[in-house]
Amino acid sequence: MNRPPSLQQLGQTRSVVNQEYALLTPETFIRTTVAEWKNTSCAVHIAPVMGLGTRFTQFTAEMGAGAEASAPPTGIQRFVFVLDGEVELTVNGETRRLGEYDYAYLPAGTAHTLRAENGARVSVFEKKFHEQAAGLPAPQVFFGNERQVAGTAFEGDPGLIARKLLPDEPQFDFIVTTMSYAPGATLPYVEIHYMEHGLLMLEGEGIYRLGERYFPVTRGDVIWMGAHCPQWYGALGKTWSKYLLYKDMNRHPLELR
Ligand code: UGY
Ligand code: MN
Repeated sequence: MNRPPSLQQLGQTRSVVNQEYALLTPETFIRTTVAEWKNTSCAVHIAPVMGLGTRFTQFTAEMGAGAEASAPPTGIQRFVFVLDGEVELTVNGETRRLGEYDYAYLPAGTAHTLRAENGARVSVFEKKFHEQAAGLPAPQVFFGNERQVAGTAFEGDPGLIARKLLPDEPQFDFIVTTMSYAPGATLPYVEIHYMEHGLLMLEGEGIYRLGERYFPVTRGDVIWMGAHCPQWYGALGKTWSKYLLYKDMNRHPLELR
């Protein structure tokens, strides 16, 4: 039987890109190769080439069996978060296995390798490190598992749990958190701030307000929010929803590059 074409086949998508924000949905992801990532398909979601003032990159690395990655080019710090599969990270002469929701922060200039014996999917954030504030030590390698990070009730709401995946220390010029919402929970107000965000929906579904519009979002969607983009989220569905969130932090607004 002839099926009617899908909306996607008819040129429709939930993806939107404009000056203030981007919503990027999985059917629009285009994979490419990146020199440091052998046997890996990289879907680069957010990068300075967008020409919108973005100062970081966010991509999903789909590592094939036996894939191996080396450190990014000079001066770039990396944060990796394992979505599925297992990765062996070798750094400072030590090898660690990173499984689902394990993550690692690798400061700029840290030689390391990431190996996926049986394949893995990894969410990666990278940012140049040229914003070391006077008198602060350089950030160090850091590991953790999202599920073991103690959460705090955001603005006192037990239905909205924030987990800081990196130490809350000013030598870091970005942070990565997860925000978990009970069904029906919302951000308590529309946020507007000078820091930009990269976001990956990890679990569940909801409505994201970006600028003046409201978008249904679900697991696998990626969002970029530029500086001062009005933002708000309300959780839908019957299960908790959770997103992984990058934010530049701790630096003077006139010093940002
Ligand atoms: O802290 C934050 O900036 C965070 N609440 N933003 C967000 O979830 N869009
Ligand atoms: Mn925010």
